[in-house]
Amino acid sequence: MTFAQRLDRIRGLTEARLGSLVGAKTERREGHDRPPQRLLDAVGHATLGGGKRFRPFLVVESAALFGLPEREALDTAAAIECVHCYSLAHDDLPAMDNDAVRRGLPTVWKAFDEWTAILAGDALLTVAFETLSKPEVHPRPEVRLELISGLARAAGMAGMVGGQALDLEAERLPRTAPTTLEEILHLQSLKTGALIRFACEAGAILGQAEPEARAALHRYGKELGLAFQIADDLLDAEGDAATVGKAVSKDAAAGKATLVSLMGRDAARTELKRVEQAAVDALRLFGARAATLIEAAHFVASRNR
Ligand code: GRG
Repeated sequence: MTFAQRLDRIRGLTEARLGSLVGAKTERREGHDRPPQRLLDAVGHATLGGGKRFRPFLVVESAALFGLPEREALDTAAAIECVHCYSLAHDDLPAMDNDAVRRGLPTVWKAFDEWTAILAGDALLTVAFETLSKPEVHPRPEVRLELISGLARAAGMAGMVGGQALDLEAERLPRTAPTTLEEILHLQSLKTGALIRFACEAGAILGQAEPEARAALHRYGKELGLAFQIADDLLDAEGDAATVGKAVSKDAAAGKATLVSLMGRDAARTELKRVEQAAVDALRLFGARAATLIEAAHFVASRNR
């Protein structure tokens, strides 16, 4: 199977698992157990029918390093994707990034309204933790607990929410805006990096890996998250909205300091190459077993959407 086929296979498996988790198959939910239809529709819009499912891919492939079959990693993969989809639905709101298009479709608040988009995000965040608490995720409660606390840290104030807060403060309270490379790297390692890092570590948690292997996946996830962000900044600077599936040139229009605005495009591309190689190097411990994750680093560095 080629890398693209593998990515597509896990995308399809994730999509199916998300469908059952977020209650899109409403025929199974009757009477008082059935959530309000409008909320279900908005959650479905936020979650299904789009997205690369890259974080689920990282969970499944990092778990595979420890011999876990993909079906045993899919609930964890889908839970992390629920958190990602919630973050996008909230980030697109008028009070945050105010976007109308996501994944080539109207954003949740555009397709429904603001309060429904807020509640759909809240619902997805809750579904993620409900999912990780279930015995199907892993038979050992301590493994489930580690996944729950790890995801909470990655998504929370010292992770994604914290990064989003720093980003919005920078935009709305310009005196606090990050200006140095170090400050921007810190913001992005929280906002985008924390969840990508955790997706890589989740495979090691599920696989009950030794500390050395876990640390290697942490390093890989860190470099991969940074590569993802540099590629995203380059796409914003150079990409075309139809291919990227969302508005572009937003950073420059907002006068936002990014790695690209600070370093320039050429230096950012050189840095992307360096970080891509650092991600690959972090996997040395796993030898040939890490071939797919190595390809994932190349995929991130060369993505066009
Ligand atoms: C609202 C708490 C809160 C957080 C929002 C992740 C995030 C934080 C906002 C998204 C803003 C953004 C465009 C960040 C750049 C990197 C990024 C996360 C892009 C979107 O992820 P992809 O490319 O999207 O994996 P798909 O659609 O493929 O799932």
